[in-house]
Amino acid sequence: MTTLGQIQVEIPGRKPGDPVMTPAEFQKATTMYFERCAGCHGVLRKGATGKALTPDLTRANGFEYLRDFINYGSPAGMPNWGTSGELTEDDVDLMARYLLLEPPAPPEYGMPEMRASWKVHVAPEDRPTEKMNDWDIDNLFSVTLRDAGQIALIDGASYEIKAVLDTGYAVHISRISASGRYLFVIGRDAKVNMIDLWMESPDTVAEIKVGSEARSVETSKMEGYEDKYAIAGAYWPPQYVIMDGDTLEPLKIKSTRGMIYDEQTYHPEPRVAAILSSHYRPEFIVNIKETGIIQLVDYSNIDALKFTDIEAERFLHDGGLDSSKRYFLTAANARNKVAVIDTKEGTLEALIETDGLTPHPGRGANIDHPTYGPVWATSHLGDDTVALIGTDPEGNPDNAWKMVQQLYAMGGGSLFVKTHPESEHLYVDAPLNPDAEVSGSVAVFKVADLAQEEPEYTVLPLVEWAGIAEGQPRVVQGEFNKDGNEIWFSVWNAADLQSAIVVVDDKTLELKHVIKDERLITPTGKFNVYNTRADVY
Ligand code: DHE
Repeated sequence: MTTLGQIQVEIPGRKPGDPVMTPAEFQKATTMYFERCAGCHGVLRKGATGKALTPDLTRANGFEYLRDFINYGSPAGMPNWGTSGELTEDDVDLMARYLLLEPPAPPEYGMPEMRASWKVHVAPEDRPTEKMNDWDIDNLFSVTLRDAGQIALIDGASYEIKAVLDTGYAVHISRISASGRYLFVIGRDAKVNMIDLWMESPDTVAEIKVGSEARSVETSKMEGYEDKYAIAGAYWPPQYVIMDGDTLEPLKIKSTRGMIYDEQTYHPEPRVAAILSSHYRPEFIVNIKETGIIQLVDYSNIDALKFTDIEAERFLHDGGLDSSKRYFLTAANARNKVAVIDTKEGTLEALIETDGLTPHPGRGANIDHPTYGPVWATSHLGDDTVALIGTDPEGNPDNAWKMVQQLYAMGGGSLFVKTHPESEHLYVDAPLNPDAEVSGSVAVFKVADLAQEEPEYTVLPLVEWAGIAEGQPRVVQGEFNKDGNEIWFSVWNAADLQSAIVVVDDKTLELKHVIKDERLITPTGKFNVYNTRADVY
């Protein structure tokens, strides 16, 4: 036996020709793989954002190829684990040998395990019946403090850190209940915290672990179902769970294992990527990455859930709604497509080619384009372009579901784009760019300039503005305040170095404020309560 993250797994039997590895080395390599590699390559190494690494493939390439690949990385997105100093020479050597072996399958995680992890710290009847603090919770930001396993709650007007709360490790996203009262966060370790923003000192009122690795959480938003259910999607085991919206009591677990939509071959690890709540129907929209299926989960009768499997494309990742909130646009990044779901009709509206590029929208950005009308924007992995897609089939039918324009930003390595209905700008980050000047800046396009064929952009040197000289901090994920007149960016540095949040005045594009505090360890995602709840982006 060895451990995978926190869990015990069987060491698979050795076969003739297997590299020699002690149980201690196998354990170390398994943990290292789980923490650094599984997110892209999959626990069973079947591949998704990263390549498949099953032994039939790794053995064909051989030890030296693997060692060099891990060491130097590749321009297509593989990090240079060795030369960046993140892994030692011995670690790289160990990982290359490990990849030649069969991957260990971690254990399942079902209702007994979930219930054992489930804790209600404050029962619903013991919670306040009205807001007990003077916080402006609509303009509060929930900020992931990635490596600290915490979130910071920061006031959008005064920039004061109102609270730092312990959560799961490396919270991936924050979501807000339809009423705006409860904040849900999910750690990479699949721990969900439910935080009551009405308490005198907002804190976790319930928690649960829904698997061993996860990325998504959401709450029911349909009229009549506000705050009724929460849902969390797991990477491992491949499943999602619907929970009570007041207590996180796990109610129904649904496995996502099944057939890949086009090949009709079985996939043992179809992970749950983005989940979104429909405003039109009592449905969760669940991206099932490896099978290419977007599952609509009708929760109107929890004891007779209804599922609609929409065949979209592989590998489904992140996405968001258009400005009317009717259409969900989501990246199918292995096939360079954006799939569009009509959340009112519950159907696939379109599949859009992104010119051979790998879309990575976050939730995307909705712009009223001077030439093409309403469009939604996404940047791409490993490329400097931003695609603008028409989203208005009624008012602008000629442009609907077409890539109407391509913008060229600072360079490859963008992860997120952002705007706001009140803003006249589109912001594009580039945190994965190897050049420190680029990864430390953000590009800003003026919406009015998009009428030009090749619009220029302004570069804001945010790391310089933050006054951080040590390390190579990366600027990541813009998020607007409620009024849409300020945008916040994380200046994300190594855990032992200073990080910051830089606030930019959206009208003047000048520095408004820098939030620095010793508690701000590795800030990444930021979620404004109002904008997240109302899907404003
Ligand atoms: Fe993310 C969103 C998965 C790496 C920060 N990321 C998402 C979503 C998924 C996902 C499925 C959409 C959730 C939803 O909307 O329900 N992310 C993954 C990965 O599998 C991947 C590629 C590799 C991994 O090992 O996790 C990955 N993500 C990262 C990072 O390295 C980032 C920059 C820092 C971190 O915390 O790990 C990161 N991901 C984010 C953020 C969002 C996100 C900030 C939400 C963006 C938004 O504005 O909605």
